[in-house]
Amino acid sequence: MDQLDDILHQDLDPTETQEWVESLNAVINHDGTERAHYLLEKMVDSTRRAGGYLPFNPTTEYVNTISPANEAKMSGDAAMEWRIRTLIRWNAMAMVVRANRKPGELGGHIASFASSATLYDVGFNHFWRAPSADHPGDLVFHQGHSSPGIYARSFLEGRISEEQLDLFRMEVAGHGRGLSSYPHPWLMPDYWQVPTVSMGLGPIQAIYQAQFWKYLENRGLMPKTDRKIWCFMGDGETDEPESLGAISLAGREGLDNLVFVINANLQRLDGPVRGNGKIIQELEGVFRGAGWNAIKVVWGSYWDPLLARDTKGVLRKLMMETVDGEYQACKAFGGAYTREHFFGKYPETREMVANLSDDDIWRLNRGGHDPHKVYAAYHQAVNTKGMPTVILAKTVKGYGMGSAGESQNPTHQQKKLDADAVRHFRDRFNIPVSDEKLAEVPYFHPGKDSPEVEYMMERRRALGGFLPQRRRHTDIKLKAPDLSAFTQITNGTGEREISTTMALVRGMNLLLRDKQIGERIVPIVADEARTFGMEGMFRQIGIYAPFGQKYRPQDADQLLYYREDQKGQVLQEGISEAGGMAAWMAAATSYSISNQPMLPFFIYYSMFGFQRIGDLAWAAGDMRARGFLIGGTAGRTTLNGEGLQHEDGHSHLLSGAIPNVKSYDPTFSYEVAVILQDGTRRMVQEQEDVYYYITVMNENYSHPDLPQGVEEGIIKGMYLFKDAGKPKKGEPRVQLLGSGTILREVIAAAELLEKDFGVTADIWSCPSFSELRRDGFDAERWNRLHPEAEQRVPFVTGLLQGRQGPAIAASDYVREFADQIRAFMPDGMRYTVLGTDGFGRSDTREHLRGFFEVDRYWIAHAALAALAKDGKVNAKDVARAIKTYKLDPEKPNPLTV
Ligand SMILES: Cc1ncc(C[n+]2csc(CCOP(=O)(O)OP(=O)(O)O)c2C)c(N)n1
Ligand SMILES: [Mg+2]
Repeated sequence: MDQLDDILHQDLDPTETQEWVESLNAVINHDGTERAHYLLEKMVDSTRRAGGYLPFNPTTEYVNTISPANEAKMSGDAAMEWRIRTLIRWNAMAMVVRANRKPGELGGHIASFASSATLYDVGFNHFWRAPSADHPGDLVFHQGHSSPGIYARSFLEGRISEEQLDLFRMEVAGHGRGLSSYPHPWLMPDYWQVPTVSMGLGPIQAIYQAQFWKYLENRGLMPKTDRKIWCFMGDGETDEPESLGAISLAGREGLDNLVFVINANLQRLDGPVRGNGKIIQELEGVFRGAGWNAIKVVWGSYWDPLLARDTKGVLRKLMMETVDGEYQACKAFGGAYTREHFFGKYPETREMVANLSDDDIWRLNRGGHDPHKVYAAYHQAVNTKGMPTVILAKTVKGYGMGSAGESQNPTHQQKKLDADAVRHFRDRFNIPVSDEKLAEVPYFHPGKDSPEVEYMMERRRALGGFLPQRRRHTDIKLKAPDLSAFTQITNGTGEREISTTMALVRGMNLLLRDKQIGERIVPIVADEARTFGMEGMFRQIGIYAPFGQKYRPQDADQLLYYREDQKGQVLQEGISEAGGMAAWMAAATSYSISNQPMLPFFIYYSMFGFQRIGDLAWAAGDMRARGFLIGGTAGRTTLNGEGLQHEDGHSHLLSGAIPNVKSYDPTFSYEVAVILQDGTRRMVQEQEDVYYYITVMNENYSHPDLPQGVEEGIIKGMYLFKDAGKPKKGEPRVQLLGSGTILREVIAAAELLEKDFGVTADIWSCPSFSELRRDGFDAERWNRLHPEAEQRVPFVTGLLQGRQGPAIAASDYVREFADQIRAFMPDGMRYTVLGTDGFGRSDTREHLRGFFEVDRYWIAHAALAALAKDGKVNAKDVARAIKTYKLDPEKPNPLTV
């Protein structure tokens, strides 16, 4: 028996099978497919109950999910849309090729957009609404490296000039008119809304955007509408954990405002995505399993007659058996190859195409290139209720590039087409560019009044305006509360001991009570609300639950019970820092995307922040997010018991690298208050595109009152906490600096120094070494460029100038943190920095601070050592400190153990 017989004879009783199929068809015709589905489920259920082992099969045949008879018909002029698409294709190609003929290796991609042009066009022409008076607008996440195609469309619409197309990837020389390589709101703030090119970040952001839109609706902050989020991604991109990692959330919460479009061109950068399998089938299973509506758009209309004739299912079987690597080869090698290697496998399929020429076989299109199939899929997607939709569209990478790249493994990076390839492209898409001009690869614009442009404009008018477009400011004006609203935390705590985490949560509670801003606060946790003492919010403002609380919580009789509510304000994202961050980004950009200013607080273990989800944090900077990230239980020695994986000593280095993040490591409750108030004012009231990172600790101690006049210093990063006054003659003096809880060790060190060595100290609290550094470099740069002007004095230099003695800084972070200000020490002031370099470990705070050499004894010792170097005390004094404070000189460097 050959292989075909094998398949066809698996059926033990074909007549019986036929009867069942006919009955089912009768049900479909009479009562519809849903009824048929119900009956099938019942039968499967009965068989299982009878003991049958029926493995779950989440995939369907390798054909389109929507049968031709069920396809919604596309309105509009398909021929015209094809013309427009060819012009977009041409201009997208031209901008990349022209860019790469210039010196400078500017790069760019042709093949990806070539594969997805139809997927975008159908959306732009028929589905995606811009924000307007009538509609809040859809949101599209574009595949990052398809940007040339989006620019090419805007060029035809007259939004981008020819000069700008020639400034693709020339954002410096372009002086604000250059076009970003990829979608970057930071660089094109009126155009791109969401950064996507770091693979995986688009999909996870899209899911949490969709959740956040429902949140805004359920909380009554926005009306319920049919607005949608469309997220495009590559099939290769789905390998990123972020791409698929949150899809079950979308299924669980029934996010029917979300549509994923996966451009399955079967290739990624190096080669096939699943050469030995089928990516579309794999993804269908994964998404269906997660509760998504999966729509496969595998085959274009030219296949319909063949499939209609496939009564025995041989073609379908062949389609299923063929792996992606082989499909890719068929498109790369053409019609004759496909006849031989694909259809030739079985006599029935060979016969099917006997009457087709090789060219006809070549023209058998993939679904993602057929606007009618794509339209039908989009139509179903936007009309699907109660679940998100994924569209799995099969396409050809480098479509139209011919032998220069179509379906070829290296095509991803093909950016320099030679003359033949350009000619082929022109001919294939019938672009009216003459032979003489071809060498320049000129842009082609049919004219403002051409039927093509008029058609495009009419379509966009009907859909509310141009896309992409980004809103810079929200129309909703809000006023931040004054500092006087925070007296509860600017006042000292007296004998009571609290942590900065508690101060922060109190600050949030005060903001929650604010008439204007209160409802716009979005507390976000990744299953750590209790860790940070926020469980009071559960009852007070509720945990967001899209379908409400369907059970009586176990702790219902408690004061602070676990209250879930459809109108809940806390976003509880479960154990997913990436999810919490993506939710925060959605809330933090809501001012732009939904014209709704929100002030999110994402509170997490600081160790699981910037280092774990740093790429999202970077994207948040790009997209001009506004909100507070709170690194809880921060500090290498302050989070005492948890050990190496938990104790953070470097998140500030990471946050400090993001240009528009303001990072703070406060010690006292009033510092937290001042930072909170100022951040709220800047982000919500002034609408500045910055976001805040504040580390808070879990160590309890008493907090003093807000001293007079220190607000500016707190915000700029440093103020005098204790002035030792003018030193007496011969009195050794040091400048002690510190941040976070280690400032308290610094304060204690000052006492030791005075008591044991007669050394006095000015004490500086430094809530932001990172801000001090930025200010310092800014002044230094300005001075270099303005040599004849009065020279600026960096803030930190100004504070320390005229003070005596060496400066010693200590923090709960690695040395680089406090070392950031070394360049701005006044001339002649020695600077010693202590920090917590090395792996954390579990022990008491006291032991850890001894181990990392940041406790009061080590600080006092470092101060004496610095004074000795300055000739202000003797080496003997230093040795005495070592002895008195029982420091072990042979102790290994904590970095190494
Ligand atoms: C996180 C990350 N890793 C790697 C890359 C580099 N990169 C850009 S495109 C690409 C291949 C994309 O393949 P696919 O997702 O299938 O998209 P296609 O171009 O085929 O549509 C890679 C590896 C990136 N942009 N982001
Ligand atoms: Mg791909």
